[in-house]
Amino acid sequence: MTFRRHLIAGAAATVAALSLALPLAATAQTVLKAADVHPPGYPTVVATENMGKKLEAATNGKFKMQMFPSSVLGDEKSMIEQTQIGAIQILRTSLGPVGAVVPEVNVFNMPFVFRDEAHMRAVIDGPIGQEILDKITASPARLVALAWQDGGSRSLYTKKPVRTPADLKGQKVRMMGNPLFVDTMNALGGNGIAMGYGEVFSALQTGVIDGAENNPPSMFTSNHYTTGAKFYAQTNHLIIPELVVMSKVAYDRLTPAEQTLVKRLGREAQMEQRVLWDKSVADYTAKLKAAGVEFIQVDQKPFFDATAPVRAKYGAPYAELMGRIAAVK
Ligand code: GTR
Repeated sequence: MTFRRHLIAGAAATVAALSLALPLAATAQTVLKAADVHPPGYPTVVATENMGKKLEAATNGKFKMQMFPSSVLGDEKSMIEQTQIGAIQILRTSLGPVGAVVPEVNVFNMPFVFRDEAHMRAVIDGPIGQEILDKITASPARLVALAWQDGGSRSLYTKKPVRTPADLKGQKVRMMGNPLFVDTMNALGGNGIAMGYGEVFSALQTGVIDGAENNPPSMFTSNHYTTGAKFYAQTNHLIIPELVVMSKVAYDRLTPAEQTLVKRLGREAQMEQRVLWDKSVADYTAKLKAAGVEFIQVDQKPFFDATAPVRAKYGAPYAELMGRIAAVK
């Protein structure tokens, strides 16, 4: 064999070795696509990103999380669907729209089911919280519920001030996509309109709706307060926990040890996120006030009473569970 032929043979061998090695190297790291409707820096996004960093470190880089924030992958309904088919691997979503897919979780979505945020946290941290996560995982939805996060309390923001349910008469208020929420608004006397989070800003601007409801960090970061919906009536009618789910398609590819790990890191993120959350509620409340939003203290009782039929309708099959929730101190 001439020197030249040696070289060619050597190069071919190297190429063969490389082409064998390359796909292996390329598949050695699994990128997990994570998604959230909220922008970078929002507590849910930060906590989920931190979870991804810990996962990468704990698996020596076998997994890497890539966050797609700000609804770049769609609204929550669409992202839930993408997670179900495995196109998104990790999703942080409100439990609200998940209730449309897994109705058994709607107990947590009912108006005034939690006394306050401390009560909600005590419930999600304990056995009932785990029970609801397990219901999601066991349902045919192909979602593995890893952990909870905090979404605070949702209150109404409208262009005309609301002090009692009577003030909602004739007002079109955006609710999350789940019939339970539309029923809630209708029971309060307004007209509930279901739409995705990303459509709310222009719907407020164009007058398609007169108001919406959310927590202060969402009201601020979505810019909804700049549309004239500047009266924030503190009804705290919904205290809905946030959820982190993994696509069952992706979860089933993990080893049992990795499955335990993602659940443990999810739980750690649950505890870390609430610290970020409390700070963010204080910060964004101050920012909203500085921007001229009027916070209105309301008597919750008439709002509670008006929504009794919703709790009766959706809570009927879960009376025992509702009793256990109420008993949590
Ligand atoms: C936010 C929540 C989001 C989304 C949004 C909405 O508070 O964090 O996941 O559900 O509300 O109203 O659609």
